[in-house]
Amino acid sequence: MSTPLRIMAFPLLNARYEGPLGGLDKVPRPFLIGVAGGTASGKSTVCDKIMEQLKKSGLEHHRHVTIISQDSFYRDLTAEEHERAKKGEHNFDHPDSFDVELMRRTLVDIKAGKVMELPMYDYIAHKRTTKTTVIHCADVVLFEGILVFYFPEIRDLFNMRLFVDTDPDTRLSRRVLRDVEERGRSLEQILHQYMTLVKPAFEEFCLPTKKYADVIIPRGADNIVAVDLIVQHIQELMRPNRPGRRQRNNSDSIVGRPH
Ligand code: UZR
Ligand code: MG
Repeated sequence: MSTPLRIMAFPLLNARYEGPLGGLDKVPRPFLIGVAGGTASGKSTVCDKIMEQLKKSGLEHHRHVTIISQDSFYRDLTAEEHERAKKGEHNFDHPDSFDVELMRRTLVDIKAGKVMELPMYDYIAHKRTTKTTVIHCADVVLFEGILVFYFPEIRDLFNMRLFVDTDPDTRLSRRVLRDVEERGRSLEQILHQYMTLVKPAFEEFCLPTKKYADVIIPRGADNIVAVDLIVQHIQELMRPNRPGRRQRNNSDSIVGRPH
């Protein structure tokens, strides 16, 4: 398949700067946060709120925050799969729908400080668009999607893992409204797809990954306390002179956690 990602430049790869500990230090790689949860659980809204608050509170140490969606890594569909997708019969909630190796390589490159351009996904056409998000020099990268904790090689790359735990009735109501308004679907198609594909895949593949989360966020983005605590924790981890913070080197992540 044609690769959807372009590496634009490598200005940061071996760049050095006067680090916060006084000496020459490696440019920090981004702090990578995985955000999983069922469909319409509020993953994107939680990411938006974390980003907003990190930017707001980062006045002294301006935080550059980027959000990436796992949807950018859906495999290209064959003509036959595309026909099925139009009828709501393609299983987009199954792990096989994703290009896992591409996802892994991209995240590894982002962690290494490479500048990446990622395509946005079009849910009506079921394919990646020409609109892109550029990721460069980020302090924090949030990677959100239904199955971001499913694949061990992806799961192990995160410095922090969040699971947005919103009850299924709420998620289905939101999903219906969103798919009618934003994704041009009929009610019959949405409910049929939900009952035959989305719900069974959630129970089989997404829900069991909750155990990998460091923090489970009940009620999603409505949970202001949880979002505040998470933001405070990230700020604390990223504080330059935090006691016990290790000097970064090639094998370290930005905090002391070993992945
Ligand atoms: P979130 N999805 C589509 O509806 N169309 C596509 O082309 C690709 C994905 C849906 C997918 C999944 N399922 O449930 C949902 N279907 O997007 C994940 N059917 O996105 O986490 O924002 O709900
Ligand atoms: Mg989404």
